[in-house]
Amino acid sequence: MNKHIIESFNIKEETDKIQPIGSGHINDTYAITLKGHVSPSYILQRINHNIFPNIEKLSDNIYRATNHLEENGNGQYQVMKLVNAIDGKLYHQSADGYYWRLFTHIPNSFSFDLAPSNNFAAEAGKAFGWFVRTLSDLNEPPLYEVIPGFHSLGLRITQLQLALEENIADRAKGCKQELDFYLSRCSEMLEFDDLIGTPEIPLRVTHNDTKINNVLFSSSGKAISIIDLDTVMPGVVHYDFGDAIRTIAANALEDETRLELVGINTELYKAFTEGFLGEMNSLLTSKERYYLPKSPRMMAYIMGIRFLADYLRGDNYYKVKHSDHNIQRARNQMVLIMDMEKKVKVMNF
Ligand code: ADP
Ligand code: GN1
Ligand code: MG
Repeated sequence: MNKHIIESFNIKEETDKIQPIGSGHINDTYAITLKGHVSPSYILQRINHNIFPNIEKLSDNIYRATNHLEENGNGQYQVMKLVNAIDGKLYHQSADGYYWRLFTHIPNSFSFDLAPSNNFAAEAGKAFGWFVRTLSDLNEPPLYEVIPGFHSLGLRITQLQLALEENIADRAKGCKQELDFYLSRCSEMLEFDDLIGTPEIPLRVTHNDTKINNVLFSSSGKAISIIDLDTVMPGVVHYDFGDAIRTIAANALEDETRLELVGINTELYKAFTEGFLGEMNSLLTSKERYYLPKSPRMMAYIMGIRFLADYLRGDNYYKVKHSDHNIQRARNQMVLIMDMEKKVKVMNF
């Protein structure tokens, strides 16, 4: 990565430092500090265009969503902006074919991979609730479906079955228990898939990647911004609530291998729920509300089968640090699901 990439964007000052930042599994992210400044002014990202093939439409989604949040969000949270490239586009394609984009940096912000306290969970709940509520009246046309069927359980199960049949990395024999676990739960999980898009479980605009590290906090623990908008597109509120619980109410990281540490913290769960419902409650149908407490299990299940399918395919989707990383993530989500199965009553509301 060199400074020429940054010179392709509409910024006047000279770059001083380019530092890798974040723990995402898809894109490469850098904090950019300008000469004469002590803290970063921009965030540069190399977009994984194998996963996001239509960069034009992806960028248009982010542009529309951020404008709407800025104009209609009552200033409750800061909204990062895409910086135009010199040619006016919202991204720059470098000579080697990669796509890059530049965001304004939210100053004095911090991100976490686990919630440090109930207060952080409540703040994250409120911020993601604000996000879905504010985008609920985004103008037509609907946002572009960046990754078709992204959270479709039916599709994810089919992909797992295909990966198992093809067994291209010859790993199927090593994950029999994991396959049994996930495949034995598929019909129960699929019950909800059929309701998606009906009047009682309507499509809204959702974030679709509501991990805690996609919320920025101030030094005093206030949520100040929602970031990582690649997957903002039509979805149901359960995607955002459920996916958030996986990391925001979790006792351990998504790839923790000491499985005795993995589980749901019901206090963090309650705190997140209170924050989220405080923003969203008046908008929810009774059926949406009924299915919300079930959604964390469904989202952990979806993530688990995606990790397992990627393991079977030989790790061609998520970044991995070693060859067992994906199967470890899949096992971790299994333990999380089992813990939530035990805590169904406490999680209901
Ligand atoms: P990834 O898709 O790899 O998760 P993110 O967009 O979430 O990438 O960015 C990775 C990390 O970079 C975030 O967790 C956060 O720490 C930091 N970051 C991203 N965007 C901003 C921003 N606009 N302002 C401040 N920090 C940011
Ligand atoms: C990916 O790269 P990151 O961490 O923002 C993935 C999410 C998964 C997540 C699992 C486009 O997000 O769906 O939940 O990893 N994003 C995409 O940690 O597949
Ligand atoms: Mg992220």
